[in-house]
Amino acid sequence: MTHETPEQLNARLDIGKDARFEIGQGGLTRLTLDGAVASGQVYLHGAHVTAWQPAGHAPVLWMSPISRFEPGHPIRGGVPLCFPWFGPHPHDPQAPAHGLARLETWQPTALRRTADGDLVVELQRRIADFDLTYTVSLGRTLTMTLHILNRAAAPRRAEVALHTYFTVGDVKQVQITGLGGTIYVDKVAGGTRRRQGDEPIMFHGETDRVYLNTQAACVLDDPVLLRRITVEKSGSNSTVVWNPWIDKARRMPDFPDDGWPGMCCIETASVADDALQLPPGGDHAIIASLSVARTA
Ligand code: TA6
Repeated sequence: MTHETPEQLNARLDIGKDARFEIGQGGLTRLTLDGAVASGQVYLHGAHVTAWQPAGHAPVLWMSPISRFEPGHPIRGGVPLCFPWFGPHPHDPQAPAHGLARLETWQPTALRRTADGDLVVELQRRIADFDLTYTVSLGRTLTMTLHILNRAAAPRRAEVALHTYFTVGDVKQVQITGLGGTIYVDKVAGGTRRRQGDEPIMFHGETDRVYLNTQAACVLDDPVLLRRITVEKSGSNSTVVWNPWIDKARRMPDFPDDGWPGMCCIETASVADDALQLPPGGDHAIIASLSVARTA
C-alpha cells in the first residue's frame, strides 16, 4: 500500500471531511486536519507534523518559509523525527544528520476521532532493524507517541528525538523552566558538560544544549505572544534546547536569515548517555505532549 494516492488514502481511511489526505507542498502527500478543537497537518514524508493550532490560539509550531519539501531532504520546522541517531552519524560522515526516519515516506495505518474531538493518525515505517509506529493525537493537546521495536536478533542502541520547533514572539525574551540543576552537554562550547542553574533558561546567543537524565516537563513562557507552552514527556531522558542565532541561521539554506528571533526548539529525546538499548524483540515508547495556555 506504499505511495497510495490521496484519493486511495481517503477511501481507505475515511473519517469525514475534517481529516483529508491531499497533495501538499513539493507534491508531497499530507494529511490536513481541521477539527473542532484544533487544526494541523502531517506529511507522510518523515511522518512530519508541520502544523498544530488549538482553537483560540495562534499557530504553535514554527515552520521555515523556505523549507524544502523534497524526497531525500528533511522538512525544516514542525516536529522532525530524529532516529536511529541524533546529530551527525557516529561513524559515517556521508550519512544524513539526525538519522533516516525524517527522510522516509511513512504509511498511514489508522485514522480516528476521539470522543473529545481529537483527531488521531497512526503511521508506520521500518527503519533499519526497527519497526516504528508513530501516533499523533491532535486536539487541545498535541500528543506524539513514537513506538520503537527492535526486530534484530541482537541488541541495538538507538537515539531518538521529537525535534519540536516552537513559534515565539521574540526568542530574546522567552524563559524556559523545568531544567534547573540538570547536567547538560553544551554543544556550542565543544561538548563541555555544565550544570544548569535554577534561573530560567534564556537565549543570549547560539544555544545548543543536550540536557541529560531528565524526565521533567518544561515550560516555555512567551511574554510577547502572551502564552505558556508546556512540554510534558514520558519515555524520554534527554531534553534538547536549541536556537541557531545569527550565524548558524545564515549557514542553513532552508532557514531564513531573519528567522531565528521567532523560534526555539525544546526537543523530547533520549540521546547520548541516555540512548536506548533495546534487546532482541525489545521495545520502547517516547511521548511528547504539548499544551498552550494564555497568560493575559
Ligand atoms: O537539536 C539541535 C541540533 O542538533 C542543532 O545542532 C542543529 O543542527 C539542529 O539540530 C538542526 O539540525 P538539522 O540537521 O535539522 O539542520
